[in-house]
Amino acid sequence: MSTVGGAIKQAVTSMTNTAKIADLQHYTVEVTPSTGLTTDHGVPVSDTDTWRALKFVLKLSDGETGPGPALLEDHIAREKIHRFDHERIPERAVHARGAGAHGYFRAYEGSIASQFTYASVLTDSTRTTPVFVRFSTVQGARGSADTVRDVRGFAVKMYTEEGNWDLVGNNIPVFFIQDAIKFPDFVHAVKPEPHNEVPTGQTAHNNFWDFVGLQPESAHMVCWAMSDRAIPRSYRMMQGFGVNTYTLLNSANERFFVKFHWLPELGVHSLMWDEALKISGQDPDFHRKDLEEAIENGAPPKWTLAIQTIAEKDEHNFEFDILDATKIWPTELVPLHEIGEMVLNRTVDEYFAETEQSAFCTSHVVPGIGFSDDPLLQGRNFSYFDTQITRLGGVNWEQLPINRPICPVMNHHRDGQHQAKINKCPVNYWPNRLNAGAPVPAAQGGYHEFAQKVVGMKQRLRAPKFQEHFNQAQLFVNSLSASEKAHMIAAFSFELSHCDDPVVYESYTKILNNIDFDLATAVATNVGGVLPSEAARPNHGQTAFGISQLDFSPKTPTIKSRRIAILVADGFDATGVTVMKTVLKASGAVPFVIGPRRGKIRSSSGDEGVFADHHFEGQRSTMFDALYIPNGNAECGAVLRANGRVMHWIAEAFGHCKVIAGLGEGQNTIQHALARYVPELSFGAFDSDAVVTSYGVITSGKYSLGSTATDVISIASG
Ligand code: HDD
Repeated sequence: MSTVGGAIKQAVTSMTNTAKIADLQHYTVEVTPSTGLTTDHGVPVSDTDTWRALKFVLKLSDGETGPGPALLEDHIAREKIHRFDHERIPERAVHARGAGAHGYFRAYEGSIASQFTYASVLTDSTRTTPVFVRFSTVQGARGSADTVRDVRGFAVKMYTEEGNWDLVGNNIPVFFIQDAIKFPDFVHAVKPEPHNEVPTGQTAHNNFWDFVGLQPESAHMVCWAMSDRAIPRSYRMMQGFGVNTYTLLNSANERFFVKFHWLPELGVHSLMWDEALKISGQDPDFHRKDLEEAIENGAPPKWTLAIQTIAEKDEHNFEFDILDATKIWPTELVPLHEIGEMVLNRTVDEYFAETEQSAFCTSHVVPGIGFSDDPLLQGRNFSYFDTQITRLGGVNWEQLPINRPICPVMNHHRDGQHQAKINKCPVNYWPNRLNAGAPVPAAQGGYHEFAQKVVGMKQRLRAPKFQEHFNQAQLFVNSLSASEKAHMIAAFSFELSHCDDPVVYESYTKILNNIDFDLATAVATNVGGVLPSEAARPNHGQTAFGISQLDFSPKTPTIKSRRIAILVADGFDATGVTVMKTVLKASGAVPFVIGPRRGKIRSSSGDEGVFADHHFEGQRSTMFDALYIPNGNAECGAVLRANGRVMHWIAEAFGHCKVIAGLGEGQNTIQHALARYVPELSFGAFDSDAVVTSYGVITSGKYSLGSTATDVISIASG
């Protein structure tokens, strides 16, 4: 992916010097051509290419010589190999594949947040809180593809003045299980099967569907995971959810239950399944590169932080349990309040040191934010801390540069592997005669736990409302648009077709009939499941706002950061391309010229033409959001129409509901490619305000698209 210009990058970089970036500079080594090579202990190295060997001449034949035996004494060679041997660390048990970026969070001035919490990070609009965010897939290994069908992780670390706050969420608001004790079973079932380590980056296998079929509490989440949400167009176009129920504490010592939401400025958009499959092979790093490209091209992604809150006294006023992570709080019942904004505006300098070594813990909260008795959250609070010890090699992982807070850290925890701090103090315990490292009273900012009244029996028991699993799964299906439902049927059918054990796919089609009769019938028909004769339970007919991703179009339609392919051949119209590129760049889009070869392509007027960024075989339509074919002379049109890859490009873009625009010969080429699909293709006017697509006219930032589109793009031209 490309960078528009060094100038933009510099400007962006100068805006990104948060307190955390300044802190990271202490650990950043600028490697320049004049930096000489040294060993780990700092001794200059004169030869890094040849292992020291016994120097003697071997007479092979006719005076040929060869090297002597290598010597173990070569400490420089040994050090180099030894360091290499230990480069890998265990990947994350889940969410192994990810991409990270730096940025900041700012609370909105005068937001409602201070009614619910005294957490300054959420209420003080004069603060800029540095953040590091890591997005991820869940199932696949570290080297798996980005665009697989999967839940996406959305982990946010806020380096606040009161310590780090980690909001470790997903792009889906609910979870597969209610109780953390089921997490190992769930992960074993979803991960590659134990006997053959298959499949990678997929849930399309017997064990996953076997487990969720026997664990009906997962039904709601499975619906989300089989929806378009699980194939996002970009990390930048996903919602984020804290998922679990946390609590907020205000300065009057009143406690509120809270759910956190991140709302993307660009709206929520997905790939189509066919695109996702193809991109997995064509560019497995698609999302990682997309994040980097947007930030470096001056289109930093933004999210609004919104909260839903419920007062303590209202905890039991809902038909679902508000501590059950398999349930949403419909916004019709609990409104969303927007309280701040997060911007990601800086890529990492080194992937391993920052993204890979970043470690998030749900138990990292700051004063004013706390936990609830959500049984999933309670287990998570143990697990994240624990897992880092294996992954990052000891208890001092919070001292790693990416993890350390920007505020002072002082306590009497000592030693352990990789201790990097030197505590200059003769006492390491409390109380001590020096009053060193004294606890901070709550009134002076010490973390304050809410005094929660609890009466009950200690038991292994699921609360009564935790027993109901299908109401919200039904709510989810009812709330989707027709095209989203069609995609969901296709997703279930794809996945269950990959299960070859009839017990598995028959059981799951029975589960589906508890959710929706039509869904169950369609999927059972496709996969040879159990065809229902009637719905297993009546449909309550309810819908909710915010489930269909079509509810999250961008507030201001924008083409910013969208990738536009311009297909040309020798003899193209240079003015048409220059104007379109200028218009697109001015709107923040990223145009790419694609031609028969990378390099100079001659224009019809014989001027110096244009430089093609890629050749037709080098990229595919799937990697772009829209397509433009400019005018050109007859030779140009003939070359494009005779090229099978170009014809496929247009037809494929059309099939994926992409915006397609053309002028003159370009329209002829589009018509030629689409003749068998749309015999009567008509083009509207094309002027400075409007770009004509195969589906309609896009004017001044408005768009219209085909009925199956899930991914929309607006072209604001002129
Ligand atoms: Fe988890 C990683 C999100 C339930 C145990 N989880 C991890 C990451 C995300 C989530 C985004 C990646 C963090 C990163 O980028 O480093 N997990 C969730 C959500 C859950 C959830 C939204 C449900 C609300 N997780 C969950 C449970 C457990 C875990 C119930 C265990 C009881 N999760 C882990 C873990 C990981 C992890 C094994 C692997 C790497 C890590 O923690 O740091 O401990």
